Amino acid sequence: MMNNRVVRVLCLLLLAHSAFQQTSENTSSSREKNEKRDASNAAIEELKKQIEDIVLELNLLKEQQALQTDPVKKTHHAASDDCIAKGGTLSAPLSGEENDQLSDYVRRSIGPNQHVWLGVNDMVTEGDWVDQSGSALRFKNWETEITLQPDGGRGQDCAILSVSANGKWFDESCRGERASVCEFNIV
Ligand SMILES: [Ca+2]
Repeated sequence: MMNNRVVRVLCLLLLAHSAFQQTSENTSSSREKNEKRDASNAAIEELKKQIEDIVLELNLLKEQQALQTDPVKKTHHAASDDCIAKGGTLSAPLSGEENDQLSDYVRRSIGPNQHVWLGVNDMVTEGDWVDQSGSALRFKNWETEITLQPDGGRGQDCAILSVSANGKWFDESCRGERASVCEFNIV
């Protein structure tokens, strides 16, 4: 998909380049020169549009490579180990924007009624929610309008993101089995 786009842009670039050369080398009437300049400008505009499209596609590819869904349901511990084995970590959004992106990504990759494990837990000290490195969370997105999460106390020390609840978080038993998303640093 990307390769075809790149080839098309290269062709347009060559066209624009030769149109420029013809414009500057041609000694014919000024009207013909103007026409050629117009054609050349149109080619450049087209080129700009193609480049913008490529940037959009590239960003989408980056997102797809940075997040990888595992639809197989497993315990929090198993999901975390599997991410680490692949060189990543269980996903843990650091902002509302990242949370929306993750929720969107899960909806598109495995469906609208899914829940995924987050790399977020309070196993060590009840109520102190930390990421997989043990650092305090900078961002939380608990569901608090209907059920006042986290509400599971000592029995629920792992967090899930619920796509059907618009990306809100719930605490769950770590022994439950859920799908998961690994996060990779690729930039
Ligand atoms: Ca807890």
